Amino acid sequence: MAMFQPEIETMSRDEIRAHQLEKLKWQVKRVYENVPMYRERMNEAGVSPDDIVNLEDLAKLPFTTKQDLRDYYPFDLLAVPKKDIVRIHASSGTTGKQIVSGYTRNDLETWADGFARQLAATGADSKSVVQVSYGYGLFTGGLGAHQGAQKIGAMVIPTSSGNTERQIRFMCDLGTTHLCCTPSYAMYLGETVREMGVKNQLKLKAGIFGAEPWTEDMRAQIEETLGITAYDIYGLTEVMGPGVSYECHMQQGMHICEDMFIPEIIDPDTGEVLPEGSFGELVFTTITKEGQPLIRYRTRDLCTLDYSQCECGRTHVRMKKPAGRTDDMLIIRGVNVFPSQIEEVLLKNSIEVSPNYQILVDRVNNTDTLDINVELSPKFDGDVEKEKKNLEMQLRSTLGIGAKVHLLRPKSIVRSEGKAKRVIDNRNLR
Ligand code: DLL
Repeated sequence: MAMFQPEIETMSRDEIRAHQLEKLKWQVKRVYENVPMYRERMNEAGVSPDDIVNLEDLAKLPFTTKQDLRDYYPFDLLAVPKKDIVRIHASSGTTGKQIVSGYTRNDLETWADGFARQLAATGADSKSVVQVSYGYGLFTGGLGAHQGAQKIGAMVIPTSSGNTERQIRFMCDLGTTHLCCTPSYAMYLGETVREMGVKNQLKLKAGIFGAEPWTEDMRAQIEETLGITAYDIYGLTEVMGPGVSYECHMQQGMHICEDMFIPEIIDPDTGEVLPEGSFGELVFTTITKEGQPLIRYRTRDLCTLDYSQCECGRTHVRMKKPAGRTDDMLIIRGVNVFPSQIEEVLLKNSIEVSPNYQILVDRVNNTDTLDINVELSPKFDGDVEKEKKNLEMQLRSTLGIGAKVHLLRPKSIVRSEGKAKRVIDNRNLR
């Protein structure tokens, strides 16, 4: 299988560790010298750049959080003069104050390498036609995919998201081989391809989907409706953008670009580093980023790391699909509920219901309520009342609490062109 930077993607563990230690020392020294927040925090913790002697010393350094990015907004975490920043992106977060991420010219090159590695892993090369249907703009999806596709010399079609029928006409007319968008938009595109009856005109081979959680059942549906192999890509604005980690054709977790980032898994409650293979919060230290480096950044994404050898030949550690975020967990009547658990139940019943759903949480008479709106599949011809009872029973046994299911007509829930908004929690409004 092709790789974009085989000499980096297949480094031995010893080589990776040696590279990481060298870059970590470099990075800690420069943030200590150039970023007041890091200097103060390290002084408080009683650690100096000289205390970083081996990789395990990373655990001596204080964490960085999203709140820090808000507090030091917009430029107080830069480790370079502002004139060296050539691009700004912002996270799509809807709550709280904005956060931004500043990139130097080298940072953009490094980022393009990350996405290019993903493209090469899907078999893309200079003959490929890459349609970028992630949103362009402050969101990192559009430009991130764009730069990566340019780096491998592919033909890029920068459609951005939206205008779904035109997207599909372009795919047919221009012979798109690789599609980049969110998995929820890929589902919508697949649904529209079916309605337009043009699947046999598509030249698509692979899709690169990320920016939101998606399940294996969703993958199967996308692969079927678009006739492609669907790859999972992960990233976050603060750390870089898409391409922090990416899937190979084994589809067994996403290889983290370990030459750029050191990942750790910590206990989200105590901050303690957990032993290899544990499930916990993913933390990144950016060891090559120049503009706005992050030391031990808490992503709030929950997953495990797998250091075993991947059959694809890549040696970089794989992260399992994030199973949710510490902050998207809902506490409903005292029980922890992850939206992904609900989605899994719905997708297991994909003959009866479609994967279009919304989770509504509210508080009535001091009691939390959980309602789930889900569309019936166009093919459904059974007893609606019976199906509703059936889903409610499955949800109760998965979640440990009851939920009310509302079965709606096909196409009655609005489709997503970017990140899907699945959860509406109205409890804080009252
Ligand atoms: O979503 C960057 C991106 C763009 C990734 C395009 C992949 C493709 P943010 O908007 O800052 O950046 O959101 C980052 O999205 O912390 C995860 O919670 C979630 N996320 C990103 N990729 C995945 C994925 C972009 N493959 C936040 N699976 C992250 C599950 C993901 N969640």
